[in-house]
Amino acid sequence: MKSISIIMPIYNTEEFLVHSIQSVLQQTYQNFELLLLNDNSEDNSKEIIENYMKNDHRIKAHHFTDRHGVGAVRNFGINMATGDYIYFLDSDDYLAPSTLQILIENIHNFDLISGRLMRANVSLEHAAISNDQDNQDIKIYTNRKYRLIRNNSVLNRLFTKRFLADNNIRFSEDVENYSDLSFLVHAFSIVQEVPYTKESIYFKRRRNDPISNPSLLQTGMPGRINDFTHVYMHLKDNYSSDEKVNLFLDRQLFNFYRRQIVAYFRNNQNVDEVFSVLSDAMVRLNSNLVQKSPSRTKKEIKAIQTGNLIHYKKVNLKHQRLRNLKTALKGRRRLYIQLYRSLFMKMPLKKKTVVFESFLGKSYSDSPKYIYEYMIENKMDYNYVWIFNEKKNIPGNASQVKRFSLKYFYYLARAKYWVSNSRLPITLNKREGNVYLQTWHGTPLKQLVFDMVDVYSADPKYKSNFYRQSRRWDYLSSPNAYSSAIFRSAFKYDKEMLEFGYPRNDILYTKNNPDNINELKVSMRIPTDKKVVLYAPTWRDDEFYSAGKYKFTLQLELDKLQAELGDDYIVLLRMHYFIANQLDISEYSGFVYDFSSYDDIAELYLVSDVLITDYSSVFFDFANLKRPILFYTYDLENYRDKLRGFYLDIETEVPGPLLRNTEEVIHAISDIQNVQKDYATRYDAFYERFCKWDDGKASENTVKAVFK
Ligand code: C2G
Repeated sequence: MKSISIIMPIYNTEEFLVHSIQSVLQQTYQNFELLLLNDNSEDNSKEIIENYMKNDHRIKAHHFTDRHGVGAVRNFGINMATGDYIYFLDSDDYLAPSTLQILIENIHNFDLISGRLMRANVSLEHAAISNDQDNQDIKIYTNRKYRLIRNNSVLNRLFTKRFLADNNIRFSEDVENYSDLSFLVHAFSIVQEVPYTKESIYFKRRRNDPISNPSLLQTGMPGRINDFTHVYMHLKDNYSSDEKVNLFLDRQLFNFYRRQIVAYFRNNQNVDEVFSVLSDAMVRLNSNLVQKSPSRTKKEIKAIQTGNLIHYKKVNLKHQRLRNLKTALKGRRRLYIQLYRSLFMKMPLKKKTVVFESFLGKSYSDSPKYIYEYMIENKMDYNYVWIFNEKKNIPGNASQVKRFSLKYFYYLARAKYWVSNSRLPITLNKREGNVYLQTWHGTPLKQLVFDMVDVYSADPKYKSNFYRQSRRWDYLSSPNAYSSAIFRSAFKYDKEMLEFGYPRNDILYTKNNPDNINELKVSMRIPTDKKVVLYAPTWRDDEFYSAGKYKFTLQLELDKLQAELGDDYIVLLRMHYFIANQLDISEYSGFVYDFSSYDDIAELYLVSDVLITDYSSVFFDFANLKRPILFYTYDLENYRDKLRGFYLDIETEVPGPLLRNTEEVIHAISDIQNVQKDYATRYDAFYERFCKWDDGKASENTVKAVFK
C-alpha cells in the first residue's frame, strides 16, 4: 500500500493543533507519516507535539531553534519525507475523515491531484462534516488548469514525491507570504492534466483573532504587497516565454489590486515605498488585460504604471467619491453615514453636549441613566441627548434621537461626550477631543472577547471589531477589582479604569427602604401584599432565529410554581434584552408578570424578595441587597463547557444553590430561610469580593472623574 507524508508547519497555533492532528489520525486512509515541524513556536505547541509522538510511531517531529518561515519549513519536510506521496496541512486547519482516501484513490498515474478547500468558521464538532463517499465526480483540467491555483494555495493537493524530486519543485524561502506561488507555478507548468475532486475536503479555518494571534494572511498589507510583487517579478523572469503562466500571474496581480490593494491605498498615508514596488510590477502587466478592464480600473492602473503617486491618489479619490455617491443612493442609512463623514465630522465639536445610550437604545436604564440623573439633579451646565429606538418618558429635558436616524449621526459626530454601556457601531469614528465613557453592563461570569478561544457562532470579525471599537474608550467603569483585572485582559483595555462600583447600583443603597419599595410596586401595578420572585435568565449563543435575534424556551414549569407558591408569591419574568420572542403567560394572570420590556432591572431588584437566574451577571448586582439568590442551571454542562467558559467556579463560588428542575426551585423557595442559612458564609465572602465598592455614590464619583 502506498504511503503519504503529511507535512505540517507549526507556529503558535496551540489552540487548534490538537484538532488538526486528530483530523489526520482519524483518516479512513491510515498509511501515512505525519511530520510535525515546529517553527520555533513560543506557545505550548512543543508539548502538544511531544505528547503525540510518544503514542504513535507514524508521527515524527522537528523543532527549529529559530524561525524559518513556512516556505523553508515545508521544503525541509519534503526532504525529510519517506512516503510515496506528499500532502500539506496547516496546523490551524483540519481534514474531513476521507480526504486522503479520496485523493489517493483517484490520483492514478497523474503527478498531482487537487481537492476542495472550504472555509470553516468554528471549531471541532460544529464543523465536523463528513465526506460524501461518492467519489466518481472527478474533473480533468487541461487548458484551464491554472484556474485550480487561483487561490495561491498548495493546500489540499496530493503530489507524488518522485514528481517533486525529479523536477526539484520547492517553495520560495525569501518571502513570508505567497511562498506557495512559485511551487504551484512550477508544478502546473510541467503537468499537462490535473484531476480535481470536490469530494475531498480540506477545512481552512477563518481565524477570529487577528489582534493577539494573526494568521499569515492577517499580517499587514505592505508586507503582502512586497512579497507578492517579489514572487511575481521572479516568475515573470523565469517563465517569460510561457504565455499561460504569464496570463495567470497577471490575472493574480490584477485581482489582488482590485480586491485589496485599491482600498489599502485609499485608506492609508505614507505608502510611497509600496507604491513604487507595485508600480514596477504593474508595468509588466499584459496590456490586453488592462485594456479590457472597466474604465476606472484602467485609469488607476495607468496612473500606477507612471509611478506618480500624487496623480494616482487624485484618480483614486475621484473614484472613491463616485463609489460613495453610488452607495449613498442605495439607502438612507448609507446616505447618513456619508453625511456623517463628509459634513458633520467637519463641523466644530459641541463641548457641552453629552450623548447617552443604554442597551443599544432599547431602554432608559443601567449606569448611563444614573449618571444622567446625577447630572440633571445637580444642574450641571450641559446639553443632553438620549438615543432610543422609541420615544420615552424621562426626567429632564434631554433631546431624544432615534437610533440610526440623521440626528443620531449628527449628534454622535458633534458631541464631545459619549456615555454608553455597550459598543457603538464600527462605522463611527472617534474624533479629536471626544471623550467616551464606557460603563459596560455587568461583572463577567462568562468569558469575554479576548479570553474566549473560539467565538461560538459569532462573526469572524468579532474580535477585531471589538478591538477597534474599544480603542475609542477613554474611561471604563468597573464594579469590583475582579472585573478590573478581567477587563484589562479580555478587552485589552489600558486606559483609565473608574473603580467606584456601578452607577446603576446606587439605587440599591439609596432607595432600599419599605416606602420606596411600596411606591415602586404601586407604579408597577403588582400586588403589595405578596412576596416577589424575579426570574432573570441570560441568553444562549446557540438558540437564535437570526443574527442578534435570540430565542428563549422557558424551562420553569409555571403551573407547578403557581400550585405550590401562588398563595404567597408572585413571579416577575424578565428576559434578556437580546431575546426576541414573547412568552405566553396569559394562563397565569395574577401570578406571573412579564417585565421583559420594563426599562430598569435595578427597580425590579428592589421589589424582589428572591432572585432566580442562571449565568447572567444580574446576581452580582442583586447581591448588593443581600437577599437570597437561586441558580436555575438546567443546562449547565452545555452552557459552561460548550458555549462559554466561566471565570468563576459556579459550583463553589456563587452565593446560592444550583438547581436542576422546577421541583428543586419550588423546594428552595418554600425553604428559603434554610437556604439563606446554608449559604450565609459563602454569601458574605461573595459580597466582600464583588459588592464592596458599591456604596450609593458611584454616579457622583464617576461624573466628577469624567466631567472634571
Ligand atoms: N439583564 C436584564 N435582564 C436579564 C438579563 C440581563 O436586564 N434577564 C441586564 C442586566 O443589567 C445584566 C446585563 O443585562 O447585568 C447583562 O446581561 P448578562 O445576562 O450578564 O449577559 P450579557 O449581555 O451577555 O453581558 O460582563 C458582563 C457580560 O458582558 C454579560
